[in-house]
Amino acid sequence: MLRNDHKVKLRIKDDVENIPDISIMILGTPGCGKSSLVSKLIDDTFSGDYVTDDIPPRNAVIEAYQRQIPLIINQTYTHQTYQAQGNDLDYPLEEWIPIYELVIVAFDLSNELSITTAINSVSDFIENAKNGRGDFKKLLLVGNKVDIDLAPPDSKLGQTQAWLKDILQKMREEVGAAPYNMHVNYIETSAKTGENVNLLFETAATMVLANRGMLISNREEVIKEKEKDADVVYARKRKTANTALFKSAEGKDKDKGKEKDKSHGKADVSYQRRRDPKG
Ligand SMILES: Nc1nc2c(ncn2[C@@H]2O[C@H](COP(=O)(O)OP(=O)(O)OP(=O)(O)O)[C@@H](O)[C@H]2O)c(=O)[nH]1
Ligand SMILES: [Mg+2]
Repeated sequence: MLRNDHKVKLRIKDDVENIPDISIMILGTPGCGKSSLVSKLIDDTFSGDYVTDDIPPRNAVIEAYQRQIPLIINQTYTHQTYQAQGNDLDYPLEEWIPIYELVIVAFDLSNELSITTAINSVSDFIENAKNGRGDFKKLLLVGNKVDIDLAPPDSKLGQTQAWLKDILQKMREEVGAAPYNMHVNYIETSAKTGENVNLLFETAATMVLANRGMLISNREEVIKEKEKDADVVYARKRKTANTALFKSAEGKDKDKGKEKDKSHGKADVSYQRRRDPKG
């Protein structure tokens, strides 16, 4: 992820006068918090009520890089459509990526089916992208409801949360090492507390501006390096029975990952799919 941090100072290129609307899509299982994230961003409100709604696209303006960046935010739980057509819960990202400049795949961190549905579909997408299809730079993963404590590690949800963490790490390794230029971006959010909600949409805007070639850095070569990086933004540590689970990859867990690498040689690229956690 390209971030406007101390390492890379980004700005919009001087010759960019107008920034055309950025049209993005948020996909995710019903109830994962898509509408809540959008309301938090635009209206700064959060309602605990759950209304499955067919929301028309909403306009937002992100202030970044001393500019006003217009976003059009679409949302859908498209996999239900696929399910109704006799398919399983996955939604093929190949169908959505070409239509929008960025696709956010959201899931509910406190819901097994939501996590597995999203991650399975992203895993499929990575596999396909390896064969030259798709564009991973247009994909952003969002684990929402980070305000809810982690499940006990021995519970089904706890195991799914651990699986999520492992698979994100695998994706980072895979994408980082890949000859093609892909990103794995992951942000944890809470529409309830507002944590990382602005960051999510700023990141979305940044990714699109970068993909459009509208950004420049004080050191272009740093951007080039950054583009190869996979980056992960974890939320601050949660109160939990298992405090190790969502620790930053900068911490001890990173070393653990290295150990794994050594013992298994090259990172294993076939993602372990999980199906029907209740079964
Ligand atoms: N604790 C917590 N609850 C949340 C969060 N985000 C959403 N919720 C709740 O989860 C429920 C579903 O949220 P929505 O935003 O309606 O979910 P959605 O993805 O738009 O659902 P559909 O429109 O049915 O696809 C609501 O009761 C929200 O209040 C969050 O970050 N934390
Ligand atoms: Mg909704």
